[in-house]
Amino acid sequence: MIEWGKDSCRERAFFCSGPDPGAANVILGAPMDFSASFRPGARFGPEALRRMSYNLEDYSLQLGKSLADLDFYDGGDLFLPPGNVPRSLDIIERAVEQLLARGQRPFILGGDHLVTLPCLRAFTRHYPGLTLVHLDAHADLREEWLGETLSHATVVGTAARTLPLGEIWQFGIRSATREEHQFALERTHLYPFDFFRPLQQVLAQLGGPLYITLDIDVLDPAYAPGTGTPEAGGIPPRELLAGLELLAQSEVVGFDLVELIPDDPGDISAALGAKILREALLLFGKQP
Ligand SMILES: [Mn+2]
Repeated sequence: MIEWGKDSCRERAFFCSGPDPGAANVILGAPMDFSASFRPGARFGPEALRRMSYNLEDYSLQLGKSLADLDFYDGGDLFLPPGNVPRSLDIIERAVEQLLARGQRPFILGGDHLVTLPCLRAFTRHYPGLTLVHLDAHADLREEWLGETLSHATVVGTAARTLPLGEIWQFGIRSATREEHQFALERTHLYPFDFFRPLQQVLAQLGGPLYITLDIDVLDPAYAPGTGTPEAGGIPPRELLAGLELLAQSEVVGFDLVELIPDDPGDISAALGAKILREALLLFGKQP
């Protein structure tokens, strides 16, 4: 007789996910890509991360830790009304709020980058003055994009202008308008082009608690071509993973991975994304 469970059948969940919705760490898919300015399809990101997770070991050779020892639950994807940005953002915010109120640590999967805004709305209520670490090819500091203030191109700017955020640290950025650059000089700590080396130099200044938002396009399109607005000249995966390992020395309370569009041949980007998510869970996962 088949014993149903994660050993006998593959549920539609990130692999090794435990069965308990009350777990200390919860993966939550926010499959919204209504604000994409170029290529859509990030709504299929979370599903692809789960599919490609079965290709991985639960053990991380780099970290010497196993997902089998982590208390986490994959809550699946939120139902979001297609095309309705405000309602979708509201649903995401309420879901994240609920997890935080229960003392659970959310790991949110986009979706386009706008999904980070409702996450930060909930997080800054629980952690006023929260430090934001923003890994991205793009500064995302615009005031509006084609007249829209709610866009993946405005997300960090809108968060900075409207939420009680603390310091904002931006790494790997290699695309911005003159206005965004000026805003960054006034409001954020902008470390363009690289991640690991500048992070090493400023790590001691990064006060927790800390929220990490990771746009997969911070990586070079050679490694992660499956994304909405690919930008040449990015960092390699090893640099990203080494930097995340450094960040684990601070108190990381939230993490999101956004802008993955699993439409590239061989699932190159989703395979890398799933590995990044495994390492993020192991590095930033809360102990019960
Ligand atoms: Mn980006």
